[in-house]
Amino acid sequence: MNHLDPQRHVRGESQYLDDVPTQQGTLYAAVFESPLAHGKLLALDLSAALAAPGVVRILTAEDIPGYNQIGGIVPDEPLLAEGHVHFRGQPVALVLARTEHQAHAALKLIKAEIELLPIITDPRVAAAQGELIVPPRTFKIGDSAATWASCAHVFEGVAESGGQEHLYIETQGAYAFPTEMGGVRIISSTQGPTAVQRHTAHVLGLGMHQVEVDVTRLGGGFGGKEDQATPWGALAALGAFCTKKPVKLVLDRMADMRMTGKRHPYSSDFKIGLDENLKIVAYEVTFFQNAGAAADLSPAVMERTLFHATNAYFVPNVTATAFSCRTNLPPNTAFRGFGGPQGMFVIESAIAKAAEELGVSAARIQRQNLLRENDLFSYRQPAEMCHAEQAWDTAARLYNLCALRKDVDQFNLENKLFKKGLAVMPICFGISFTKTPMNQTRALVHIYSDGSVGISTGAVEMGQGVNTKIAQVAARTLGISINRIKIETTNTTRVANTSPSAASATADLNGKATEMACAALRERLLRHACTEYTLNYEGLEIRDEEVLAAGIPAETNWDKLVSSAFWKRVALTENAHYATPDLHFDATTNTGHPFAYHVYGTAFTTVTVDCLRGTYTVDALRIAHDFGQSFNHFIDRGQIEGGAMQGIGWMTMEEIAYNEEGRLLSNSLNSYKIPDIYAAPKVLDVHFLDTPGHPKAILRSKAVGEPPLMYGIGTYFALRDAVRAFQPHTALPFSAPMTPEKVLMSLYPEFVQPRETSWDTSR
Ligand code: LUZ
Ligand code: MOS
Repeated sequence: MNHLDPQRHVRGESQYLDDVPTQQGTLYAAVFESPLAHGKLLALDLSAALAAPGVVRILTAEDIPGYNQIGGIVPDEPLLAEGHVHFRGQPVALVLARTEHQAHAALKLIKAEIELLPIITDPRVAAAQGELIVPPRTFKIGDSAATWASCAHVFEGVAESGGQEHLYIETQGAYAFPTEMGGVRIISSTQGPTAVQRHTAHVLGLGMHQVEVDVTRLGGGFGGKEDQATPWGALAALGAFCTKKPVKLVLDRMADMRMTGKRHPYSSDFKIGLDENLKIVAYEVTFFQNAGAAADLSPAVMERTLFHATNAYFVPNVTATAFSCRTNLPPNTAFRGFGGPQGMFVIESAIAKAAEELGVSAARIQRQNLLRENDLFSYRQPAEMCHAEQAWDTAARLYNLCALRKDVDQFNLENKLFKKGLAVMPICFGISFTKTPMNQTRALVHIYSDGSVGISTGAVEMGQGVNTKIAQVAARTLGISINRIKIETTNTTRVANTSPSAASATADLNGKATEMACAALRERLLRHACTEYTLNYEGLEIRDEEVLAAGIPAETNWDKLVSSAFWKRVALTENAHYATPDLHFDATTNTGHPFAYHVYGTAFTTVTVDCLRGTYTVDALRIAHDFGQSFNHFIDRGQIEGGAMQGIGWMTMEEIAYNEEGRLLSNSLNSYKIPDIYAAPKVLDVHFLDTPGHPKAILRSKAVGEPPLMYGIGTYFALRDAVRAFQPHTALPFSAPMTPEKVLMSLYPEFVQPRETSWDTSR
């Protein structure tokens, strides 16, 4: 079974937001954004812009009929600035014009008078000033403070990881239409149709039933459209509501990069204690998350950092504290991994530091401390059906870890100006929304009287292949060919109150609901068949389009069965509700059972550094991954390859730069580099581990969206390994991304000016 979409994609037939035929009378919207990162909004002069050709209207906060608020977790984010501006790129006004060009031209005529206020871009500075989004959180197990004295080895350090631009190929946008009785219909490029619906209803002062949101597919989301598709949907809807005309709002690439939040940069302090056998006894970590100017999803991202602070290791004494720090940058948001990678980078740094100081290989410490069955995480959930050691050991055998290490060391003995490096990256990622109530969804399945099947769920297709997986689940459950099944658009009127397609959980949640609905229909059809043919329905199976099992006349195929059921007035529609069972979490004690299960795997990364230039190649990425019982190897392998590449980009070349005025310097693809085919590992092996999967995973096929991103973290440590082979005495801060510039400076520390050794990428 292949992915259903690519054929249409390569022919250009797939419909994205911008392919929706334009309705007559459509107005085009452009957003006037704050030119300063922090200030008091004294006056806004719209007169020249209003007089510009084609301009129909300009909307500001005053035009909002409901609540000027789009904050999800914390109500701290106006849709349009009111009184103050808190980051460069913050929407202040919406220009509506007859053409896109006219709308953009008018932006330049708007004058904002802003009294500049102090700008903070550094999370530690924000924390020192008490600028926190929410109170800090601490996950604690055992008593780390009491163990330091008895540890054989204790190491402390600082680790910094940078932000990451989502760079979905399709930029943010929405197209809104006024509907009768004063409602709106929004076509939105969102991972969270319900979020767009809820906030738009709030902004317009309507009930949610007056706002319909429809999504066909996205050209990528990666978390960037989990929360941050909302402002554009709500703004387009505000335009449509106020003018009674269709309004289209699509951000161009540079506006998208300027105005939207990214992966959170983190600056962290760690302290790790080991015994003589290299067992990790204690780990303390403090995370300073750069949240940007509003909460957005930052508190949830911060929480997931705490959940994954010990990655795939068992540590009996853990104290992990996180601060979500308010800075004058665009609010940072969900990005594949959702804070998990940031947490894992720090413990991997702590282990690397210990290994380097002790003169042992990091792999020895890592292997020694992998999770085993029933080990407790700091939040007290046990590791059940744990495959951490199996993943490591299988990879070590399959790819011959000892030989890989020997080859690298031998190469480094024989070569002066090229050095190789090797790193092992085990991963462990919890599957479920950490906010338990979000783990629910519904599927609406219609069998039409001709035997064709239409399925609506809360799942948004964004290239990850969820529609294919849901169609496979339905085909299997109903026992029919996938060609009879259509996955409908994701629509808030058909399936309500959905969670965003996020947290790697979309196929599990929506697949389970689909399976339930299809199983109910199948049962009903079987009962009908048995009444028709006076059979005993126990033990019968509908198999593909073949005749129903033994005893049912050969001419009775699926079409006839459905048709006869219809004429006998049997219900051919089913709506199923699925809520992941047995989840609970107490956010006051930070304990419970928040995850349905965990996903495990191990990756080996080898790199070669050109020690004259500081450039490097990733020679090989070899992965053993716990897919459970994968029922679509193409999609699942694609997720691993894409995720790992995205992780490599985050760790090596993707460098977000803001200046001290909070202006984005890496504001286009000229100055922000993402991995291309040349940056891909020359060898990329993915081994499907033989694991039973998990009953809470769809058809026992485990979630695969986010976990592979974390394999990219190994690239950072492999580069570090290579640099140290050339320059054993370099003082190497733990600072990602490891750009060629940083590699070069590490190779030749004697040429580096003191100020250049501060590699603070956390801003
Ligand atoms: N979104 C969210 C997520 O709202 N909660 C989560 O736990 C989560 N995890 C990963 C990615 N997105
Ligand atoms: Mo996500 S980071 O699962 O939207």
